[in-house]
Amino acid sequence: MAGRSIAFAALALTGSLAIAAFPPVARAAEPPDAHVTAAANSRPLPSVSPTPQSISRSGDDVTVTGRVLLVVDEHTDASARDRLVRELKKHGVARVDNVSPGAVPQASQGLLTVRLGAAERPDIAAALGDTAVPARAESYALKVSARDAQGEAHPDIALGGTDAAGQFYAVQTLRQLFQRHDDDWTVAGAQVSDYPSMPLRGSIEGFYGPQWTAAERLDHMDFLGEMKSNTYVYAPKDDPYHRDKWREPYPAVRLAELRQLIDRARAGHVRFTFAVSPGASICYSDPADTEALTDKLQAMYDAGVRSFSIPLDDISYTRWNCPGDAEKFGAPGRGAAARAQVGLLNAVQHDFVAEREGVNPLQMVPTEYGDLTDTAYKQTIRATLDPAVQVMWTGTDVVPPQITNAQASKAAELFGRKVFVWDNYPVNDFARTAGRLLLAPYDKREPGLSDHLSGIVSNPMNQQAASKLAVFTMSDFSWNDRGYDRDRSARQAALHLAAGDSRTADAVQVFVDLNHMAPTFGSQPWQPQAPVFGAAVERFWQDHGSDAERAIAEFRPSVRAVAQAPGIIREGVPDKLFLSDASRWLDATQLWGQSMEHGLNVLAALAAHNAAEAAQERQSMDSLAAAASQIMVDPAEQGRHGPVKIGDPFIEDFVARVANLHDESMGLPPLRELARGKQATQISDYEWGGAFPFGADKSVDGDLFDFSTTSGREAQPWWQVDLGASADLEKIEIYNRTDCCAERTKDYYVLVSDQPFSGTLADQLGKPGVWSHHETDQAASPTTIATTARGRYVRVWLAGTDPVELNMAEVQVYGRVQEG
Ligand code: LTM
Repeated sequence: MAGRSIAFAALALTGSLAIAAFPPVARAAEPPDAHVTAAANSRPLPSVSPTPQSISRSGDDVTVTGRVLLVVDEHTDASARDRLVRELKKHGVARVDNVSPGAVPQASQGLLTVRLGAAERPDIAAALGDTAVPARAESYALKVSARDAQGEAHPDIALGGTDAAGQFYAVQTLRQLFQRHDDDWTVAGAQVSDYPSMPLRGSIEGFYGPQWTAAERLDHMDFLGEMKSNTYVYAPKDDPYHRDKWREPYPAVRLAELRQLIDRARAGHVRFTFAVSPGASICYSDPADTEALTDKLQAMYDAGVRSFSIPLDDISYTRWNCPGDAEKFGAPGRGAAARAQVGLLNAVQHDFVAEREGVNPLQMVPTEYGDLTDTAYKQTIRATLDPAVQVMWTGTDVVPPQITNAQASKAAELFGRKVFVWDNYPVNDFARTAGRLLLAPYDKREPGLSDHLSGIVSNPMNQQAASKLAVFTMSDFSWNDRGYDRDRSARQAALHLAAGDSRTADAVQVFVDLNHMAPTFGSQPWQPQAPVFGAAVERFWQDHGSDAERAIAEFRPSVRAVAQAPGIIREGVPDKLFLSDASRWLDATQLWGQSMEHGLNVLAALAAHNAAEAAQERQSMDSLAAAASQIMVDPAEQGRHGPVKIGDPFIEDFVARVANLHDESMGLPPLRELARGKQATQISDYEWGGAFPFGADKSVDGDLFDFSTTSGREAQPWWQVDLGASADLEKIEIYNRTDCCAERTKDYYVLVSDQPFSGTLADQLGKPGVWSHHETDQAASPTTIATTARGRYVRVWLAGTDPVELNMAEVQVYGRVQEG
């Protein structure tokens, strides 16, 4: 039967039907083909990502011959063809002969024939046979046949797309079907019918902080193409020409860079979407500003851009930028803001987008992008914004803990159209992500979202290459949300990074687990930290009490895997950009892993009553842990200061617990953090909207993301904690606030006393019974101050003689108190 277009309507109707019709690859074993052996047919097919809608065995694998006939015509997509040739050459083909469909030589028998082009091209349709071609945009069908209709050996691969992107995606699937057998390459005998569940898939470079470099962006375009993702939105908050200087044209050098990027995106069937964000200064009522905006878009149109976005996020709608707006739209407010924005957006859609050949519908980000409340703003958008304009939405709470079908359908109702999700994952520009890489696979997005959304794009990290692990899995979900399997996708992402090497992929997965936590804006993360390693640590401590030796032996391989993962990754991952992005986290992982190995040695020595060995191992554990905790984020790579975080709190807690057991063995009371929850006071409180939300207690509540602040009206302000009883102190750690980078505690004294403080700072310095230490700066957070003081009151006192605020995220005081 000839290949034909089949409406996939029935298959797309319901999730259960689609899943029943398209079993997962690993379990899929189609009935044996009449001409092939049972053994060949029962071999599982390689995993393909994104997960195809339908993949099954067509028959025997096909051996790649040294010479291949490539059947192409004028409708064959050039990028797809170039990529195909590259893949063939990478997999054992020395010579590729291009022939047109009508000119395939009779003598081609025995040579592998590969057909690439439109699915309805007669030779492709015939070769596809009964492999369905989904009647949807960007879809394709692929069939690998070892034999012809007469059962004669004639290896043939047909790749047919419903459009150019479909052809390109067929090649992306084919490249994952190559397998090595001894010295030969084969292509797995598969047939695939595939299409994207969501029309828009990819990334939005929409974060604050250091932008990606030109090289990183080019790398990302190639990556999105490989992931069958068709969208990259260029919207970096820190590009001045995107936001603050939106009226100004890009300087020639930047424009040249963008042109290169636009071309690279096109080659990968990625729509480079140019975003310009005028909301912070635009005068909606001024025609000159509308003209400035369209001029900016026109320059990018001339450079080859065919997709545009106007983000209006993170701006105020309680004030206008010019008096003319108040006259035209009335007093500032939600409804008035929406009326002004709709006027601008509709004008751009009608007068710019619709007037130009081949331009995709305008995209916008509403000012209310992260909630599901009906307001005058949303009412105006849904009633008056041109239905062609695509509206983005982040999910609830901006960094959503989950996105359900019910939420997505509500968002569609509120905005009067299916929304396009700007998913703030794995972005790491907000306070709770300080020090983190976010590497966990995509999760907690409900299957079936493709019924309610026009698409999903990831807002990635400041680190492009490290973002690819998460974006890989997000692309998998947006291609086939109902077929998405988190664990399978995570493995595939690791293998992709490891260029197929499974030992390296194992090490990548260890590293991912230690960087698994995904924070929200609130205190509850939406993805847990170290689900695998954390559970192993907990199991270890449970077992350690009853049988230390066995517990150590069982836990040691997990710890060794942590210590060794960085070396294996550095050796096995070919992506240099990833190695550079992850470098500090890899260093920290190695040091923490080694510290834990010595920690296990401490415990083993204690179990064997070998005090000398325990002391030596303890020293190694402590010095490696100290080195690990001093590895800081590079502010040029990620906007926030602070130590890099790895497997927290499991690793530090393990080291601290081993240290306490060792101290105990020497008769020392355990080292404890003594300030948490104790009575804290400060010279004055900062007022905020009639309240005092930055009280002294915020620095002893264990939350690094709130902080205490004094009023700012005094010179030499102070903060103090009463530990409740005198203790032998060993160290005091002072954490900066993380919501902004400039506010750090500088030029201050830390004082410890057994008696309450009285008088001025000068009165305390040198006073008997008062221990003091002077810090001039605080580049690191925390600043760790070693002390041997004994005392009950700890005070931080600014030395500056001008009125100034004192604000700190947390003060931790460590000391030893005899228990019981
Ligand atoms: O999410 C949106 C629409 N805007 C900003 C992003 O630019 C930023 O990267 C994320 C995460 O901090 N939050 C936002 O609100």
